[in-house]
Parts: sequence; structure tokens; C-alpha cells
Amino acid sequence: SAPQTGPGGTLPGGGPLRLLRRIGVVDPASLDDYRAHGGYAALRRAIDMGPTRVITELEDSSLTGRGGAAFPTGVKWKGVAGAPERPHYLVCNADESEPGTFKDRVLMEGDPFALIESMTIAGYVTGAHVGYLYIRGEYPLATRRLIAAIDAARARGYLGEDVMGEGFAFDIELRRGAGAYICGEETALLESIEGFRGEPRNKPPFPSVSGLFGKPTAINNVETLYNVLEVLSIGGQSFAEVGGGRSTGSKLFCLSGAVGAPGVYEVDFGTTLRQLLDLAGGVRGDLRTILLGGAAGGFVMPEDLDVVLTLEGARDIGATLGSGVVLVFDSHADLTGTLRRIAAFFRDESCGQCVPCRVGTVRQEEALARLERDAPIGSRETEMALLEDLARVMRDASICGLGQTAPAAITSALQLGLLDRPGKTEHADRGARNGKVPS
Ligand code: L3W
Ligand code: SF4
Repeated sequence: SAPQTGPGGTLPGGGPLRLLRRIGVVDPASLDDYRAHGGYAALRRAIDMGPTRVITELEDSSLTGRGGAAFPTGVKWKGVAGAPERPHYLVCNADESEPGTFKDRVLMEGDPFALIESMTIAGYVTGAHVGYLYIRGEYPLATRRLIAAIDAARARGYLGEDVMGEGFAFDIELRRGAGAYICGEETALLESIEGFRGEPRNKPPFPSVSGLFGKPTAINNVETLYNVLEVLSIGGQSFAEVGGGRSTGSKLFCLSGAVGAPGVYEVDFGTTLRQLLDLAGGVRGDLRTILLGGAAGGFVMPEDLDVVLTLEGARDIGATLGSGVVLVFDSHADLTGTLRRIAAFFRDESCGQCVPCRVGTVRQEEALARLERDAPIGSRETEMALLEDLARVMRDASICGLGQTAPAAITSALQLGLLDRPGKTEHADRGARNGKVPS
């Protein structure tokens, strides 16, 4: 059975790790070692089943996308597989850039062949002969290991004109990002691969209809693809028995801040936040709050630690699971300063294409900087009302997820009264970047 330990701990109750089971166990440079640890059994099974049955297994599993928006993977792949227009493309979104997120990095560095295998399965099922692996430029070790893994797989006939001698062609092209967060938005990522500025497109049409070079394209997050191996390994129905509802299987969480042992942890959906924190060595100091789901998520207060970690459970307390961020703040944390730095990040990373986001991210940062210095225009209440007003406009009128979710953590903090006291002014000057000084 799978090992019970490894970077990232174990599932509560002592269950086997699923996605992390080979991390720290398999040699990431060896295709033979990958095979010795179960590698390429899932592709074998997929070929034996054929594309239609693989899609049925995915539908039975209720696997949803792990990049933050939780769209059903089976529905996405079925749409691309059935699209009449050719060619079809596959894209793996490995541009992991959400502040506080580092789970895909652990997977790619520790178990790179699994990504090559799952992309090959995705290509086989959706009818794509080329898969683009778009990885953030700041992940040099993962990039090196993936390039080596792609070369090794190609040399051994696991990629190329005749994959595993089964008569279908599939190969992978690796593309590196150049430091722009917005290129993790799926349509900006497509623009970037095509050689244009990374500016999001309007949706619909969704990429499954008109994606890369205007062709039907399946885009999946790294963690989603690793889950496909698990679905094929245990079967869709068994996968769906873990967790429940729209939250099936296991989930990787990135714990950072005031916890005993920060890192990536895997738990089954349905685990409580308290159990997850215990796995990570518990909270260091007095817990003030937890940012769940990252900048696009919401704050969880100490009295809500028994929240069940599912899409539904997080939503019920005004948070999201997002891409798995769990950022823990103790009673000494400077929340206003943290939120101002998050706002500065979004101001920096906005592509500037639409007004609500381009202007809204600047105004948010300014208001937070004034609150941080305890120098509001009017009163603290008028600044908070301004932030709420901005949040409404940005959520309703921005083109893409960046502008729509940039105010989420701020709104959550306002609703929970976390901005009621001034920040620590010694950090206030750090927002002055790109020649813009918050007023
Ligand atoms: C076909 C339809 N396809 C939706 C597809 C769509 C996409 C996926 C989700 O991400 C999240 C946000 C933050 N026919 C479809 C369809 N699709 N309807 O399903 O779509 P969508 O548009 O709801 O979301 P999205 O724009 O892809 C927004 C999170 O992303 N986020 C940051 C994430 C950061 C990381 C990271 O660093 N690793 O993931 C910031 O906003 O949580 O929920 O594929 O095409 N009718
Ligand atoms: Fe660009 Fe922001 Fe508009 Fe998205 S919401 S398209 S990042 S300006």
C-alpha cells in the first residue's frame, strides 16, 4: 500500500496518500522507477477502455477542476472530444502564481512523469495530438525535471507518433511564462502561447469550443490531471465515494504563516479545517484568523475551525477553497498591511484591459494604505464604504477572474470587522512600487 508519510503528511485517519504518494519516494529522474511505482498503468487502462469509457469514469467520479473554479472535468473533456472542428489541443495550466499557492510545484518537482502520463491520457481522450505545458518561469527545478521527463518519455515511445505502439500520436511542448500572474488566467495563457500579450479574452466562447488558435481546447490545472490518474486507478465510482457532492476525492492544501510545519498537505474532501491544521503541527501562537482560498477567498474565524473542507462547506461560511491556500494569522499579524500588499499585487498584475480592474485595483490599494496609516479621508467608515463600493463594481464589471476576485479577501475582512483597527505603519512604504506611491 502507499506510504503513510512523506512531505505533506498523511490523510487523517491514517488513509493512504493519493496524489502525493510518490513524492519523496520515486526518483523524479527515472522513468523505470516511475513505472516500478505504478507509472503508466493508468494510460494502459485508458487505452484498454477507449476514450468514451474514460469520460464515463470521469463523469462517475464527479472530479472537478482544482485551479479554483471547480468545473467538472468530465464535462470539459466530453465537450472537446465531441467538437467537430479539428485539430483539438490540450493545455496544462502550470502557471501556479496565486499568492500562497505551491502545491503544483511539489507535484511537478517530485513526480514529473505523472504529469506527462496524465497529459497523454488527456490527449488520447480529447483527440489532441499536441499538449502545451505552460509552466511559470519562476519554477526552474520543476521545468528542468519536466523537460528531462518529456525527453525520456519520447525516447522510450511514451510520447511521439505511436504512443506505446497503440497507433495514436501525442507529444508535449513546454512553454515558460515570463512572470505575469495574468497568464495563469486560461485565455490570457492561450494568448501567450500564441505569441500575443497575455490579455484575457471574453468568455464565452469557452476554450472547449474556441481555444488555442481558435480550436477546441481542453485546459486543465496540474492537480486536476494528477487526479485523473487516481480516477483511472481506483475507478470513477470509488473516487466519488471519497468526500461527496461536488467535492470528491482528495485535495491539496498549501499551509503557510503561523502553523507548526508549513507545507503541502493532502486530505480527503470532508476533513475539517481543524484536522488539517493539526496535521500541520497546529497553530503557532493565538489564532486571529485564517485566509482560506487565497486572495480570491475569505477569512475564517477561530469559532469556525470545524468547517468541513468541501466546496459547499467553504461557501457556507463565506470563503472558497480556491486553489488550496490556507494562510494562518496569529494575534500579532498586521492584517491591514497584508491586505494592502495583496491589493498592491493585484494592482501590479492587472493587465489594464478593462477599467473596473485597472482603476479599481489602484483605488483599493490607496484606501487600504490610508487605513494602514490611520489617515482616512473622512473617517475609517467612509474608507470602508468606498472599498465595498469598489468591490461591487469590480466583481460585476471586470472581464476576468483577476478583477472579479481581487476584492474578495478585502470584502471578507470588512464583513468580519478585521479592518477595524489601524495597521502597523512601519510597513506602509512597501506599497510604493512602479513609481506609484499610494496616496
Ligand atoms: C465549457 C462552459 N467550459 C466554464 C470552464 C472554463 C474554465 C473552467 C472554470 O478561474 C478561478 C477563481 C479563482 N462550457 C464552461 C466551461 N468552463 N463554463 O471551466 O471556468 P471559470 O470561468 O468559472 O473560471 P476561471 O476563470 O478559469 C477562476 C481562481 O481561478 N484564481 C486563481 C487561481 C490561481 C491558481 C494557481 O495559482 N494555481 O489556480 C483567481 O481568480 O479561485 O475561482 O476552464 O473554460 N459552459
Ligand atoms: Fe485585465 Fe483585470 Fe480586466 Fe482581467 S479584469 S482583463 S486582469 S484588466
